[in-house]
Amino acid sequence: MWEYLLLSAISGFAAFKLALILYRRRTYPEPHYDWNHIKTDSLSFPDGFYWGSATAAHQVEGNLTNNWTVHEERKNLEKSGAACDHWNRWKDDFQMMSDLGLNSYRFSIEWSRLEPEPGQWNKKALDVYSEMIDDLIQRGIRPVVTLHHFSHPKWWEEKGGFANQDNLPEFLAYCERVFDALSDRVETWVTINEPTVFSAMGYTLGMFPPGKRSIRLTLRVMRNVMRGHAIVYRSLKKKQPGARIGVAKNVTLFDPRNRWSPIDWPLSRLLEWLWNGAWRNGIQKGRMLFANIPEAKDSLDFVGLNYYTHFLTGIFIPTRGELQFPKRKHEVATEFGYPMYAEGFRRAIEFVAPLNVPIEITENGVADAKDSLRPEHLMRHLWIVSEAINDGFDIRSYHHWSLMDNFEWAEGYSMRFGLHHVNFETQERTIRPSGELYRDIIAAN
Ligand code: GCO
Repeated sequence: MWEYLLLSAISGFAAFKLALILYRRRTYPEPHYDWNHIKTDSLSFPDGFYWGSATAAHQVEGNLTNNWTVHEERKNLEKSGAACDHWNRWKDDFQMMSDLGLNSYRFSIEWSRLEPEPGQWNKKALDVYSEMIDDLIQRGIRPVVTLHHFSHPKWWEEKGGFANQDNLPEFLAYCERVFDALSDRVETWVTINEPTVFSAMGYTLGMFPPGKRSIRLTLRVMRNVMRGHAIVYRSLKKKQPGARIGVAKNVTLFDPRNRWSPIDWPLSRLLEWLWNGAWRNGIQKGRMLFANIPEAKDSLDFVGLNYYTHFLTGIFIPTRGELQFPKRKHEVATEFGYPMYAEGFRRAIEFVAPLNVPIEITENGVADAKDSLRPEHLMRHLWIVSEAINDGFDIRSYHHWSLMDNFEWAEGYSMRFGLHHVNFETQERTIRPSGELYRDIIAAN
């Protein structure tokens, strides 16, 4: 008798799930616009909107020693080396931002500079960041400070980094120290950049440090990164209730490569849930990937959104080496390989909106050495933001990735994301036409 009950319960549940999938498939389609008929230059932005650019310490500062430099050696990747020598040239780089008319700048603090050995703090380095902040404020540029953007000290990596929950107090101590020094002038903070990218690239695909390939470890790291964010959030808010603290979440959309395939569809849903849904669940419910993380519930004052593309999911997803990016026939492939899909930006905004906090666009941009696609890319994405604001979404800022070409992680210097071209031999910066376009848009809005 009970076998029948069990069997009908299971098939009932399966039928329910299937109906849900079919329903969602109707209500969550993959829109594509006819861009020839959209006037992307009719933009409108509210007063007080923040126009910005974004960088990260390891990608621009130069001459670091951290988990990334170890990985560059070990995997024989292109070395970050002097990067943009931004540590010495930051004043000139800030002037470039003033010339663009920016009023917001997202950048990250390099933990390995501040605490090169456990418990040994480099006060001078912290002073430099402090000077940077004074300089930004003088220019009328709001500093948005990221505490962890993929890089951390070697010694912390050797202890397991985010893979070991026992290491989180050290991360917290570092964050508190930075906060104590800068929060009298910095209001807006990003705890961790792209938690899922960090976890998947480092622990599933092995392309980021520590170069591991284990699903179990990945899930553990995802949970610990959420815990790390949450304890930092709680502690900093206690110190200063008025601080605005968030995460920069990369929302990549996973669409079925073949919409009618019984495999591609559920697979894309599964990946989307792992990549995006599980994280949002953690913030909304304090529960993530079968673990209770109650301190994570409602631990955001704003959500940072990094948007680049959608990933067309099929059964053959390479999990080793270079990622291959399929695209729809009419889509343009960017230099990175993935398609330009500005329509997805709207979907990403809709995805984070239920968190019910203001949205800051913390990254959006494209690798394009010749600057042949970037102007169009910029116009389409800004149009999406402008439309979304007009439709009532509470979007406060747009930070273009990036101010200048820089070290693009596993891709090294081959991918150029800059509004400014950088000659890495002479360190000369030159504005690209898209930089001028961005400057003009900012002036007009
Ligand atoms: C990331 C980072 C940036 C990248 C940018 C371009 O997404 O990996 O936040 O550091 O450089 O997104 O790929």
